[in-house]
Amino acid sequence: MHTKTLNVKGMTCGHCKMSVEGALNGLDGVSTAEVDLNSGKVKVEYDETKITLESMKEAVEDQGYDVA
Ligand code: 9UX
Repeated sequence: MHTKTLNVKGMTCGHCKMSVEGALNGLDGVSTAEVDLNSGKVKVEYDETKITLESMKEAVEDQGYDVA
């Protein structure tokens, strides 16, 4: 299991947090995703044999946020 932190722009309210966490947690290979609204950081714990960082970035972007 790997842990990485994504820097996401534009998350400001609790619904943003839910959308991003929901999108990531729904992906096969992601075990946990946690958004910190104050810092804009998203901590993801994932199985690198099942999912790439790029796929996770895309899932966040599909929700309408920019990933640095
Ligand atoms: Mo809240 Mo987030 O009204 O894009 S859902 S700011």
